[in-house]
Amino acid sequence: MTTDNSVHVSVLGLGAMGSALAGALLKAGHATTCWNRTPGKADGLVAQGARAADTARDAVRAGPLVIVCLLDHASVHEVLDPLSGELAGRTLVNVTTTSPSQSRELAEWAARAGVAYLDGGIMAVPQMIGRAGASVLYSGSADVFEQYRPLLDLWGDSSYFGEDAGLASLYDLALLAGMYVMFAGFMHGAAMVAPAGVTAGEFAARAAPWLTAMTGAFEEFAAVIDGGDYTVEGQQSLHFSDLGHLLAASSGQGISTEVVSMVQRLVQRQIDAGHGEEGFARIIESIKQPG
Ligand code: FVH
Repeated sequence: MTTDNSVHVSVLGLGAMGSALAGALLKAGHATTCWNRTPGKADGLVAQGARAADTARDAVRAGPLVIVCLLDHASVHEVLDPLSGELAGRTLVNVTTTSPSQSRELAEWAARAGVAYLDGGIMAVPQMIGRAGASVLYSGSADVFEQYRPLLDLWGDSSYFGEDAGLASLYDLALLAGMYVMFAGFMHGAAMVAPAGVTAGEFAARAAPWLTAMTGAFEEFAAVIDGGDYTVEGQQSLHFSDLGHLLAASSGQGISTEVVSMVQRLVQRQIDAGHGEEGFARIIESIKQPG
């Protein structure tokens, strides 16, 4: 296991996130070589002690560990494909957001090239890197995760999900799905009260503690889902969860009903299938089986 700061790290991609990752490495004393397609983005990091490489090839040659944080899967291949020879025998940690199948594809590409591969999904914005609340999900080579864990922990809390390189991405995108739908729910509520003269800020002050309290239901839903019995007593039934009144109130405010309609459709499909007396967690069956 790496326990000192002697690892020489190469960082490819100095967008907002790549710069934050490189900055955390430099702050911890790691010798860091940086490269970015558009010159000039390394200047701030060079002032902190980084070396700027003129080419991605030079950056890869600088050390044993290569971190890639580019825009997307296509840009990763564009940069790495010509460098498979240089990467052979080195370790590649890719924290670019990719789909599970793209992560698996890159892991296979790396295996063919003789590169040890770890895939990462960053659950943080750049300002959070190295601070409490940041977490990074990993899958792929367990050896790489174990060897470099102290270094990876510099960015945030590190979790490892297994040798299947697509798993970190799967968790990453599943968590983002939950976030986006929650954000859409907040926007819907803010749009609903706006015609009544309520500012988004006033609504946010109410919504944040309410939604935070509601996350307590996750564990209860999970216990029902994992138990496989949606008839558990004490739950709010799907009949009671009919969102018709929310739709009517939204229409009454003159706003779109799309966000609430989406949830209502999931509820209604289970009611139509005869499960109206069962608990709200049952809507996961609507999601698992596309209508
Ligand atoms: N920023 C965030 O909040 C999120 C948090 C969760 C994870 N994401 C993912 O991290 C990847 C990088 O995100 P970013 O915020 O650094 O993105 P940008 O600031 O837009 O920088 C993009 C870098 O990618 C380079 N690049 C793009 N296309 C190419 C290419 N064909 N060849 C070489 N480099 C390329 C770009 O270079 P340049 O435009 O400066 O020349 C930037 O360095 C991303 O997957 C997020 O989903 C961040």
